[in-house]
Amino acid sequence: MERVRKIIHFDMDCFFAAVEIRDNPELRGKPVVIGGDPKSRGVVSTASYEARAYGIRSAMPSARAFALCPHAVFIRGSFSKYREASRQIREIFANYTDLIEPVSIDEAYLDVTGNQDFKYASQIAKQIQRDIFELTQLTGSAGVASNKLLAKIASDMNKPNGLTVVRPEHAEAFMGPLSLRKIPGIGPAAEEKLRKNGLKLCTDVWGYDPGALREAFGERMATWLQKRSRGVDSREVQTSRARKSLGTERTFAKDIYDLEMLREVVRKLSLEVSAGLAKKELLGRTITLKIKYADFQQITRSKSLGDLTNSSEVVRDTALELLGVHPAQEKSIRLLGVTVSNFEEREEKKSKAAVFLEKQICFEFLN
Ligand code: TTP
Ligand code: MG
Repeated sequence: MERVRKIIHFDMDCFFAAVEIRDNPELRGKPVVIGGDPKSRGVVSTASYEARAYGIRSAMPSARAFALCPHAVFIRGSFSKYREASRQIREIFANYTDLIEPVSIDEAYLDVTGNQDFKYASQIAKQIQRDIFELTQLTGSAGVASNKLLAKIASDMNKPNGLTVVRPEHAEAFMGPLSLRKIPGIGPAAEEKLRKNGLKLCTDVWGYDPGALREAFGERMATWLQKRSRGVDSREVQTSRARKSLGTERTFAKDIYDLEMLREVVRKLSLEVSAGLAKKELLGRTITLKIKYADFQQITRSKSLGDLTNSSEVVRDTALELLGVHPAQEKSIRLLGVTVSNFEEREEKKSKAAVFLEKQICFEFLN
């Protein structure tokens, strides 16, 4: 029997705002908004819970936040402080496991299956919360479950300073009543399409005719929905050291011959991969295109670049170049995949990733 894994998803509570409030206690209890100047075209990075009560949310224009709550305290924020707190929490995670997958500046998955010091993963999560508070005076919330999907959803259920455990035998009961939108990967567009097909909650997928689901969403998405809606997720926690490549692929409902359609798929896949690289703070050198023909013959074409990249344009243009002018050799194609590999070394990574993240956040502030 496969060993049940113990996964913790940890996410800090209103992270940037919490750091600012910690360093300026006068802000405690007030609506605090971190982000761009409300008089500029800036956007909100995050907001304290008091500000969220007014409807203020991440990525909203700061001017709109100001209109919702003119007496909120607006702070531009100081990225170096957030970076330092992020480093501190990662150091604490490392005391409990080597298998850490940082997802963003304030969030990570931990696989603690191998930790022999604690009987239950929930004890580790609690101890991490205590350690973090002691070192940084900040709080975070944890989800404990047998896979990443359940742990991620659970960590968001009892914010702030929450701990939610989903036992393996309760996975379906946990997922059933949840909105499909709670499943990471389902954004506003997918939610809308699901809703049009009468699908709102996870249980709606369970009761949906599998053939009709495939018809409406394609085989890949249908299978994915069936699994996720029941809390099934076999993705492993991937440390950036362990990870050798990052890619995505698409099997088509109908084989495709048309070059422009194939190019469109390559563009989409490239965008997904580069978004994944950015999220995981990875930079790669080699782009690979995988082609599976209608007769199941499979080939890969690769190109290595002079520079490390996570740029969506570079990944896309390289993948399109690999697709070529007439890739099908007179044959239709049933699957395309785009993968980036040959990641930077760890030391090289630290500084570049920091620069990238800083740029990303500044971009968010400035836009
Ligand atoms: P989140 O964990 O999404 O948000 P949060 O920690 O502020 O709030 P929550 O308690 O709900 O987890 O993001 C972490 C930080 O990343 C957040 O404090 C600020 C930054 N961020 C942005 O700059 N822009 C964004 O659009 C989002 C979502 C986050
Ligand atoms: Mg957070």
